Amino acid sequence: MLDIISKDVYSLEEENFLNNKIKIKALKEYGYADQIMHSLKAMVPWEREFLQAVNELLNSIAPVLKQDPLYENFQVLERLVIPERIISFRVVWTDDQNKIRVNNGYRVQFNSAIGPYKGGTRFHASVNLSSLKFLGFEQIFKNALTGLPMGGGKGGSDFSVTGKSRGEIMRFCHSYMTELFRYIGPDIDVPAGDIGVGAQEIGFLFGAYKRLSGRWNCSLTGKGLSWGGSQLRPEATGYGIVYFAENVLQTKNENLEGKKVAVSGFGNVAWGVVKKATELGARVVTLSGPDGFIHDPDGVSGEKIDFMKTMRFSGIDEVKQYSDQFGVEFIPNKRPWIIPCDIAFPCAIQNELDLDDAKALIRNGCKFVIEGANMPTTLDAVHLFHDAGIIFVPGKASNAGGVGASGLEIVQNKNGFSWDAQKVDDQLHRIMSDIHEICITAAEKYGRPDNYVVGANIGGFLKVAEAMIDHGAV
Ligand code: NDP
Ligand code: 2IT
Repeated sequence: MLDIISKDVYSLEEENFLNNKIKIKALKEYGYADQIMHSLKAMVPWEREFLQAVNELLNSIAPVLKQDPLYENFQVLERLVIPERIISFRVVWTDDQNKIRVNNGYRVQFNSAIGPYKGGTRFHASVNLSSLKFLGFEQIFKNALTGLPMGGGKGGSDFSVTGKSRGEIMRFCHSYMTELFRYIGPDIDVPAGDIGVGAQEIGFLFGAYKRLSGRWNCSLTGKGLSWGGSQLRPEATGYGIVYFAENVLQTKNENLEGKKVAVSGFGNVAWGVVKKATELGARVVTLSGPDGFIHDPDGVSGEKIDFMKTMRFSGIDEVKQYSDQFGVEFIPNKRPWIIPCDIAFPCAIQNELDLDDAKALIRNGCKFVIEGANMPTTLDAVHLFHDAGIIFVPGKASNAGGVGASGLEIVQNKNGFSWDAQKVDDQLHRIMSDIHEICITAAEKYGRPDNYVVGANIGGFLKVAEAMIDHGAV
């Protein structure tokens, strides 16, 4: 009993969770959060990723709940952990052999307290309700941190774009939107991209939305530049992560110049991180895919960064292609965290950096771990980083520049203008600095300086909870 939340509550207190006396004390202190965690665990025990995300948030906000009974009196947590709505549907499409294929489609409209639902769309074989609920839940607080009026949502399908033809992807996207168009709109829910969904897929989704609804509006972000998209949206997530990293490094009187950097993934987010980190003088020495990772001691730069785009969706040996092209070492079926680095940016997928990876990074002298993906680090690895004095930044703070730029796309569309790249970049810089400030202020206020997990979770939670309380019993 009480295994999930208890373990983390105790490590939060830096006390031995096996000691029963402390256990009883902690339970008394964190009763409300613990209660919610355990009823949730009883309700959806199989949704492990979702439980992991909720657990992390509840551990961070425990001191806030303890200080103010308001949140319990208004049943904020009970409401927060259940999505306002889940849309689940069948997606039927035909492949290039004219065979009928069927996938599951979803949209989790999690929380609209501070604005219309907003969040990405993931097309990946691993997608299920647990992963989309964890992503939608994280999105609530991430979006709140951006300072823009956006609620939290996430959608997707267990359709894998890898190895599919353009025609197959188009037919799938059109079919997916045939169902979804009823439930989205600029003031309702505004999907965007995520794993497996980039500019091409947003184009197909937008085309279908426009035809089905008879409307041309901002129902999707990540659009092409000639049809309402924003400058820098493709780069924004990665650039924002690096801007956040600069803010973090500054607090330690350091900067990116000459830093050795390990990156995982090789998709949109990894690409933006590599581009900006390299521009600012860092040397990125790894990239990874499901097939393994490449080690490029000279650094991923110039044409090698452009090559990352051609590696996507090629079907097999995606990252190995890089080693074939540039003659660097390819390490199959391993993660990049065994390579010595100053900063690690996990940019691929959830739980791709576990306790053993964390040990390897610490052993090799890594000082900063800045998440690019959503929840790529397991909870025990996060605890180890904190215990070892490594600065760790959760994705909901560091990767918020992607949805932040989506928010800027909405602002531009609603006002009928389009900003140049410099203006968007200035806004992105401002958003990331503001989030950094929120994180360090909240962390310090609650006695956890340098703890960006606590800072981000408290900062995001306070804003959403205030709105939920203001709105009454809805
Ligand atoms: P992409 O589809 O562009 O890239 C994801 C990459 O990770 C792919 O290259 C994928 O390869 C690879 N990958 C999948 N599983 C693994 C694995 N186990 N180990 C290593 N690589 C793996 O997606 P994004 O770059 O957009 O998304 C990456 C992460 O960033 C996700 O967690 C996403 O939620 C998050 N994110 C994305 C934002 C955005 O704006 N796009 C914004 C904020 C966060 P393959 O295709 O072969 O599986
Ligand atoms: O995880 C994320 O923040 C995204 N995939 C981007 C969401 C968005 O609406 O731009």
